[in-house]
Amino acid sequence: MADVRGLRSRNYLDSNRKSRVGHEELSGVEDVPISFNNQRSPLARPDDLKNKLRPESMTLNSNKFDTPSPDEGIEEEELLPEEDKARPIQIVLTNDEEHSFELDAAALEKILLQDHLKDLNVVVVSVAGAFRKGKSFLLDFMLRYMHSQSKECWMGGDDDPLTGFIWRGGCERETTGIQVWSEVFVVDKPDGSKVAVLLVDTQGAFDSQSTIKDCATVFALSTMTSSVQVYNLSQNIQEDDLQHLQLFTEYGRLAMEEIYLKPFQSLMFLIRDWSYPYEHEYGLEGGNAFLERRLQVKQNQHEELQNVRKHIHSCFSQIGCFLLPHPGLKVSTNPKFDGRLRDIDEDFKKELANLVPLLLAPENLVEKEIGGNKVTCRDLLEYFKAYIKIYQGEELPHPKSMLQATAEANNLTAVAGAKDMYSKSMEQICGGDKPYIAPADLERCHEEFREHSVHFFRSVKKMGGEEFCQRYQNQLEAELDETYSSFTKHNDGKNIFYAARTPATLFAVMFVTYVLSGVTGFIGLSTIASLANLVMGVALLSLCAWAYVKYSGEFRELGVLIDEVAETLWEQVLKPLSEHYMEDNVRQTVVNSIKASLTEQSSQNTKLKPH
Ligand SMILES: Nc1nc2c(ncn2[C@@H]2O[C@H](COP(=O)(O)OP(=O)(O)OP(=O)(O)O)[C@@H](O)[C@H]2O)c(=O)[nH]1
Ligand SMILES: [Mg+2]
Repeated sequence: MADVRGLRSRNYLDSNRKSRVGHEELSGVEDVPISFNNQRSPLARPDDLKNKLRPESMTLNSNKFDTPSPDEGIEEEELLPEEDKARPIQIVLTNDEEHSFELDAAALEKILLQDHLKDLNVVVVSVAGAFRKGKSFLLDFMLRYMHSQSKECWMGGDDDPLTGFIWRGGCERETTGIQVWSEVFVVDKPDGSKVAVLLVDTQGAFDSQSTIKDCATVFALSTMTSSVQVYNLSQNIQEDDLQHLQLFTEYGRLAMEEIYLKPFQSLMFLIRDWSYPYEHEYGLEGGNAFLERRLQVKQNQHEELQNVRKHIHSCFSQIGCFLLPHPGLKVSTNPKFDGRLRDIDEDFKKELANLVPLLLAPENLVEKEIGGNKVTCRDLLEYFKAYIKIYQGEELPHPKSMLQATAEANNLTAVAGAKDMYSKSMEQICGGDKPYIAPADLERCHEEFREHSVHFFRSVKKMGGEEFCQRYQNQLEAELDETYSSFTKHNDGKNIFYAARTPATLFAVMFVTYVLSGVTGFIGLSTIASLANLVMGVALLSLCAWAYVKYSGEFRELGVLIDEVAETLWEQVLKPLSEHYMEDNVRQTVVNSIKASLTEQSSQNTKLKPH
């Protein structure tokens, strides 16, 4: 393993040596003012491909593009301080334990806010997809293209190791978070405008350390911020590739504040190791024909398949597909392979020579747009900051694995069914049109229906296992108890005495204060009498207001307040008094009846006694 890792293309500076010479002032930026005869054409139009790729169709500004000798480049590179050397910069950092993301805003600012860049429209080309599928490797060829001064031999020498974004063999993931190349390339487009080209490498999806949410976040962020998203796939387009694309883009769409008709720009399906050239030939034309078949929405297709396809079409303004052959066994299996062209199959190189200019030739560059407006480097920084904040927050739903999402859906449906069953049974007993039922009877019914409902929940077939289902059963039981308490309240409301509690209390208050004011007024305690009158007035007003609220249904908060005050009075004063009084009365009655019976017994005894 150690020597495999040792083969990492650490010396990513090599490829920059040539490019440096063209600079006049700022390091970290390269000016590539190439003008093409052709007009800019959309990404996915195969007709334009042949023209684009013909080297003679390019008119090079030879003054600016003299290829420097390697020695010149090396000298210049060696003079640069370490931090100024072009390299991949981690702009989105991942936290593997907390599964969270953080933006290195300072690093991104340093790249995007350079004076000569910040106001240029930006072109962002990003490569995303499953891990270990050659994304960084491909990006390094893109770097070579951007660095190259003469487009005809941009791929470099046969024995040059491939450097730039870090790539390597082996089965463990390499790239994490989101990385950008520190050099932003300034390119002259055929219409004379200058654009800034940013290359973005992303963490591979579905590695063993990332959750679906992590994968979705990286994919969504890179799709939202790029103008061309290369969806890197291996061998074929499988249905699950489309489903994941749907999930990830939906996660991206959710985070965008405004809903645009087509939220994202260009999507390029890139199928690596394409093995069926006899059905669809390598390249864009074959790829588009293949993609058209795969993304076709047919009448007799299952709704699920149709939805995935419709969703993908609705998300991107341009969609294309490129079929790339296998690069040869040395590339995929030789641990000593360092990216040199000599070890790569001819077919692969030939198609790569078509693919990279298709994405990066000046006339093909797609400027980043959001909501129809072109985005500058400065804007892009702000978008990055805003989007990452949304993914750091809690307001977005969490994308889940297929099993977990299905298990949750199963359980929630079963909970809803069981609850519905309980509610319907309770409605039969104490629904709106049913008369008041004794609380004890209601409780008995509740116990019975609750048991049936839980039994129903358990009998429904659900995914997720026992422990998972138990969580939902607990949730169901809690919800049933809550529903029961609202049924109880509703039932209590039907009790005429319960409903009359507030007016009865207010009447009692009025009666007591009336008597009090009469007595105290009679004996000359006029202050107390006035106070009692005042309370009586307030009680009377409250009673009128309460009656109005009950009749009209308006000012319900006032009604609730009066009910609460009356309830407190009832509970704290009247009820204890009445209970006390009743108790006394009952006690008295019992004592009297016992006394009476005793007297009766003794008189009978006296009568029966023989004289
Ligand atoms: N089969 C095959 N292997 C490739 C291809 N391109 C590159 N590779 C090899 O794939 C391996 C992984 O390359 P990387 O560029 O590091 O892959 P990655 O997708 O960036 O991987 P992560 O950063 O871990 O997500 C290397 O050994 C490459 O030589 C390709 O088209 N087909
Ligand atoms: Mg990588």
